[in-house]
Amino acid sequence: MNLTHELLLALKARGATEIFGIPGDFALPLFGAMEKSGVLPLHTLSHEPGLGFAADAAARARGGLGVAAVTYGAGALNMINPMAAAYAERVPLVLLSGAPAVHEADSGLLLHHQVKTLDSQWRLLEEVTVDRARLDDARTAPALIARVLDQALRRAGPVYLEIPRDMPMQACEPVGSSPAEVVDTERLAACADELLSRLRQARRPFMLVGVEIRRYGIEEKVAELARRLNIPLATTLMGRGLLNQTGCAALGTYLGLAGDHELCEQVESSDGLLLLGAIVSDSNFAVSSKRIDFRHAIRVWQGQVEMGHHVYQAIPIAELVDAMLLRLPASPACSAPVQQAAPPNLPAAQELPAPDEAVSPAAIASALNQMMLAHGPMPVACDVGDCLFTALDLLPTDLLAPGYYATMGYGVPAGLGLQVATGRRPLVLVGDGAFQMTGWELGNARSLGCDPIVVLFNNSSWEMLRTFQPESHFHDRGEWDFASMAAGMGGKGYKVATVEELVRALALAHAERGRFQLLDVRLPPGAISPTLRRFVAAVKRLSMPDAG
Ligand code: TPP
Repeated sequence: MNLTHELLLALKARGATEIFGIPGDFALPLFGAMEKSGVLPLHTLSHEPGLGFAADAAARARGGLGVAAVTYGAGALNMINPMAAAYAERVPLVLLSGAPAVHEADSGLLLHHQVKTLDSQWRLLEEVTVDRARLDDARTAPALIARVLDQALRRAGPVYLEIPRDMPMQACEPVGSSPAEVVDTERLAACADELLSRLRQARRPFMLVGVEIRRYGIEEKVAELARRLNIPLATTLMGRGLLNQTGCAALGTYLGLAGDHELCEQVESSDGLLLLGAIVSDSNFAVSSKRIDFRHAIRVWQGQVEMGHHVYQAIPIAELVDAMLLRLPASPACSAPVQQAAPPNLPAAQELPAPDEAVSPAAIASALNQMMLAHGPMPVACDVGDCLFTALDLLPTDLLAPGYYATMGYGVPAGLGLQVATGRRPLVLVGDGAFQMTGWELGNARSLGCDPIVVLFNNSSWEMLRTFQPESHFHDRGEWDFASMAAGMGGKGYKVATVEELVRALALAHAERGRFQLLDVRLPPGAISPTLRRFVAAVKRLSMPDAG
């Protein structure tokens, strides 16, 4: 078999179910070989950032690897931002890039797409990948492929494989697995014992979970752990939607001052705060009402555990959770699901404003909640902007969003990637500014077999930025008629200005399958969600405590 075929089999063995790609001449042999092999379907999109976000969402939504394939230089460098997002938010995204053949470097000519040197691309990608390899020798390729792909899963991060254009059809041996990493069982046992004893000693233990528990596929086990420990649990902003399918309802999402006050108090006053797989970032913790003293918290993150002044290195989170479960046998006394009650900070799902009122972000959340209550939850792919704060007011449902790295342009391609990888119809939430970046990928929905419902928060403005700095005028984006563009891209558009129009358009959009549905929701100037208002006020108060 050839190198491409073996590579695709290795990707498939690690959970990949498709490849998103845009070819170029350096990648044509790779794409030709991928198409011929038929191991994984190849889906083309329009712009590389869209590819990256679609492949990222595929990995986040179904587990296993997400895969994007591009050409050298112009293609691969367009992928830097999605790769950076995947690095920051711990997504096992594989980038396959074509490249010049080894002998082409000897021509004495600069090659097209070359930046500074032929390995500029390699060096740029080094910064945003957890491992990488150049497959320029078919004899060493199987071991390199195994190492790099396994690292993507073990370290939950993006990786890069560079494939010179004379390599894709070369004969190649099958790809095995890289040697398993050996966990020091004594260290693991000591760590699990110390962690449990700290939790037992705490008077107000609390568990805050983050994205790693999804990346490592341990949500069920963490739900069981919470039940056996019998301690309250919430998600971080980034972890919104976690544990949804486990029957273990979290108490909500910790948003500091921007969120539920009772939950904020519980988290911040805990003397045994277990941060399980949570990114300790400003989006998760910057708006705390009082500064959390992380020295007294227990942080399980990126393969290490920090407790007070102890640091246990090389402790994989999945093994740690297993070790804790082993020490906490289920007993009738503590096996009752402690988190069964309705979470206290659920939004008021049914409160819709009067039908003739102008739409607001809060009304969008209510209308979407009503729709999901009536027809069942839909997975949400969300962009950055007020749509993300509005998503926090939705009833518990799966949420994909770049909540920490906060890149715009994620929502629409992520919705496509989510539906391709899982078959589930998504709800996409996006602002007009972000839609202007990658919304055009919707034109590919039909060929991908996707029919997302897209709710476009059209305020003719970069409104979130305006909220931070209202005195500036550069936030204006002008009025774009997105609803009427939908038909030209193979979808159905709705122009929505009142609550009544919103409810009607959502009902029609939900009822129609087979093409994308775009609700162009016209928001009046200054109409922002209550959560964004609180978030901005809290950030301003904390960053400028002396200001007015
Ligand atoms: N460019 C990228 C790729 N990502 C970013 N986060 C930004 C710029 C900075 N930024 C953050 S929010 C925002 C900008 C430009 C405005 C978002 O506008 P829109 O999508 O219309 O949503 P709204 O704020 O109006 O809700």
